[in-house]
Amino acid sequence: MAFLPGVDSAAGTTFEVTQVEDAVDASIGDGVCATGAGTCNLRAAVQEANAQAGTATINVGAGTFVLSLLADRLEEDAGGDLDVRGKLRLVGAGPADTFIQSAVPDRILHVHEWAVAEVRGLTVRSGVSSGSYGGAVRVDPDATLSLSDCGVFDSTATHGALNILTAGGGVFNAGTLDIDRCVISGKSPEAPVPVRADP
Ligand SMILES: [Ca+2]
Ligand SMILES: [Ca+2]
Repeated sequence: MAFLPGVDSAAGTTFEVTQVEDAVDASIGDGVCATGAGTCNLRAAVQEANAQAGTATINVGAGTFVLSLLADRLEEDAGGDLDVRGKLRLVGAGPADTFIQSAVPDRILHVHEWAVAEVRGLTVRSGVSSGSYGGAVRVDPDATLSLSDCGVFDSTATHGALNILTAGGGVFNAGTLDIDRCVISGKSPEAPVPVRADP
């Protein structure tokens, strides 16, 4: 039986997101999800989770969480997509209740090399990726993502000479990806191929 890395089942740090607004953590690495206003917002929770040694759980309730901060570089954690760099479990209230969407030109979720993420119970939508595969979700080489009870909608991607038809409008996977009980579609009709996977 092949070994697949996963998030730890033992209880780790848990962050409860209480705000739908997009805001950064005021002190990354102190173990506390807190913006300058003292609230725990989704981006702040992801930033703090990335600084944890073990698996961090982020619980987001029902609501529409709009990624609205634009960093100077889109790969930065402080803006654009949510960059997962550690071991993360992200849990929503259900795909019809919890929505994460973007108001800036970037995707929603990027699981970076060696990161392990479990995402369930939410819908991501309105992602845009220019020059990189994966309009809403991207899984890098040597990264692992488990998606369950989810929706992926209304997102597009372009990459170089390849047009949006094949760039993975919804999800791009170059690592390990498990999908269970999810509905995934690209933005129609612009991105009719919602999932791209490269070996
Ligand atoms: Ca903090
Ligand atoms: Ca980002």
